[in-house]
Amino acid sequence: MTRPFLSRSPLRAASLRCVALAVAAGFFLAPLPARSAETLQDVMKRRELSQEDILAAAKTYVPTGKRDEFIAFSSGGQSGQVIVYGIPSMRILKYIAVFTPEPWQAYGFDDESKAVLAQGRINGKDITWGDTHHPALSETNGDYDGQFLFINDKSNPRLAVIDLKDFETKQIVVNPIFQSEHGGAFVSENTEYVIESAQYPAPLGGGFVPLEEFNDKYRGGVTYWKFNREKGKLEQENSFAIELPPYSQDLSDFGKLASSGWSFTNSFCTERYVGGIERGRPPFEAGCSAKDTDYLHVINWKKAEALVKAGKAKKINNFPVLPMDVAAAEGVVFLVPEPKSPHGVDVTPDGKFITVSGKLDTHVSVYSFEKLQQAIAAKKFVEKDPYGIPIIDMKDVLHTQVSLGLGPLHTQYDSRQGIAYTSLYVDSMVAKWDYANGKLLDRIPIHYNIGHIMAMHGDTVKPRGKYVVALNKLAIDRFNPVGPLHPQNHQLIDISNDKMQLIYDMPLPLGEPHYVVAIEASLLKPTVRYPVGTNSRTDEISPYKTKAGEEKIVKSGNKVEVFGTLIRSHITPEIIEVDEGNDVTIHLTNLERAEDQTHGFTISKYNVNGSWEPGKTASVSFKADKAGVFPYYCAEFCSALHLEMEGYLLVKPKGYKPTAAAAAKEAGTQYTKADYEKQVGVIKDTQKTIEDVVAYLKANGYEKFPTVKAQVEDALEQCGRADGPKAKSEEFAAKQDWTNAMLWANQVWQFQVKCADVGLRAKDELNGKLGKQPHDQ
Ligand code: CUK
Ligand code: CUA
Repeated sequence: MTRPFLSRSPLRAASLRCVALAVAAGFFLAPLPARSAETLQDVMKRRELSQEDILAAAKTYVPTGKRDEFIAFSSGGQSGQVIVYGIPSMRILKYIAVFTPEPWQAYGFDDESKAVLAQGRINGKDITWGDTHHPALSETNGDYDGQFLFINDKSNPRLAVIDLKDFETKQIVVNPIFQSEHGGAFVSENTEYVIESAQYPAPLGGGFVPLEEFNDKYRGGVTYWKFNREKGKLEQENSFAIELPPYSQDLSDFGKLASSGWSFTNSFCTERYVGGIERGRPPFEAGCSAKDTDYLHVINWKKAEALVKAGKAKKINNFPVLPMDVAAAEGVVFLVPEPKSPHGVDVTPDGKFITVSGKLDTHVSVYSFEKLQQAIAAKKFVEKDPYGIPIIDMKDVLHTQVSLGLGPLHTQYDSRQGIAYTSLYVDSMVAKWDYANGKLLDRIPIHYNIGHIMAMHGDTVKPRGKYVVALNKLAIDRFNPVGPLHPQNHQLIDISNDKMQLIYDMPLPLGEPHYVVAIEASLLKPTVRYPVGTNSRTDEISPYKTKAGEEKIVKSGNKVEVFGTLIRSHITPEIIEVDEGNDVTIHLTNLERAEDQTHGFTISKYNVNGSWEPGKTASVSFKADKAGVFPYYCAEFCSALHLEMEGYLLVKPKGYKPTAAAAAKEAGTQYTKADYEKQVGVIKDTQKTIEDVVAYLKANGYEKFPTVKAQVEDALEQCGRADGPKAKSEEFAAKQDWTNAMLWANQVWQFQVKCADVGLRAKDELNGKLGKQPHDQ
């Protein structure tokens, strides 16, 4: 009979015992210290705060325990992640791993998430980063619905899908025809399609073509990725692209309401200039900004979709691409001049206007969708571009142009009709203006060189107003210095009054976020646990799901497969013995039902690491190529006995034979009858304190509060787990095997401690709900 593996020092066990008992008995529940006697004036003076500072603080401060009104999803720039934060507090809540391995979420560490990253491989190469630019929330009837988030990778033309049920990345798709991209992700009103437009022209589908053939063989384009909402997946087989001239197609936006069925994509370098400083040619930047205007591409995507369905597309890399000449002849694509080197293209909430900013022009141009339709219907075109695409005269379709300042980039909309906010990169300002009547209303300096700007639901049919966030390219002197690489800076601006007020600076240390979207927090309904055994990357029940008592180690040939479980505070199995050279896969299931009870699993020196949220099943695989003794443990401080959530991987060297003498030895301390009886006494005392807590909970009607009730159920479940060890302990005591009797008795007490721990947490929460102090008796 093997002994349970426990080797804690009696001293440490004794002190732990004291702490847990003291907590259980309420010894640490001293009353809170008296409130500070300082007044607001005192604090203002001491911290040198102005009246305006105090006002700003009051506008952003979210009191302890309270939550934010909006949740922002920011591109993490070069980190290949998404940053989630609350508005107005600007507190960071999560990093979502998307294109880049991330250890805490085990992204790129467990087999399930490795499979997601593998979808993003290009030409057989792992791409372990992403230049994330534009997050986009799924929409229903033109407003965010809180279900999905999309984000693009500019460098390696890819899109990712994040499910907001659990904030995990579920899918990565690689653009089958582009070599780079920028104008993604933008979604249609009901998330039928997600746009990804090419950036730098290249031969569609890849392959080498000399630059001399740029005009004829290099192409741009826009891809419309079909989204299947039920499956939560982008479907390549139902997606298509439109071939476009070798202009650098840039940002895009879908039409909505009045402009439903259309999309808009701007472009730069319509000069089709090819640089080459080393070949003695003037650089790209000179040749790409030589003309006064570039082209806004006006696209009837509904018609394009119908033509593709009717078989008018050609296949490139087996992907349907609507040829440029077909698109031009069938009235799918039109061009309208726009001030040179434009940046953002943003459709107004009613869908009636399209605003375009020219980086090198002080104006924002407002195009009328109605006028566009009239010109198209009347076939009023000034000429065709070199590829036969009709060009509409800018004068015919312009609603107004407003001079806002230097370097206008991106525009977002207010809840108030006709009000827009535009970022001014060169001026380092935000402009508030009236796009209907063409008037500048207010400007506010920001710090420094703003790129994107974002208002609450500011690109939907129903903007919510209240705040805009400025995404600044440079922080310079805004924060404590941290070396030559500075953090990025998101500045929060209050827009609820006529005058804008800057109220918060938020450093972001992860990469250069290009864009951010914010949704009303109440529209998000993420889950707190998975159905037991879920592969969170596919949302299916994993074939490796393991229930309590069904843990096993299966060896077959050179393969070792472990089916294990995690629960406070043990990993089952606790000893894994393999032979040097074995291929090992460890499938673990977190059996917890309690909120926030995540467990980790890591094997020292084997680069094995994972994270298991309640209910999740995930697997780690490695080759046991080094013989030795390798501790494994839970890397998440999950409970009082977290450090004891441990085990051993024993990798036996080739040809190892155990000796009979070694096999007969017993590890660890041996215990006496007195030790056993002392432990039984501790169990009795602890039981008493548990009963007191339970009585308190019952007397105060805990069942009326679902979250408290869930905690109490979890606590009682922990207590219930003591039954098995108790029976074993008594069996061994009857046989006078005091070591085993004492160890099983101690296990009974471990479950009591967990029970008391959760019970006290439930009591604190209950007191909070009843308006008492957390530790009130
Ligand atoms: S782009 Cu970066 S500031 Cu990629 Cu949307 Cu304008
Ligand atoms: Cu589980 Cu620490």
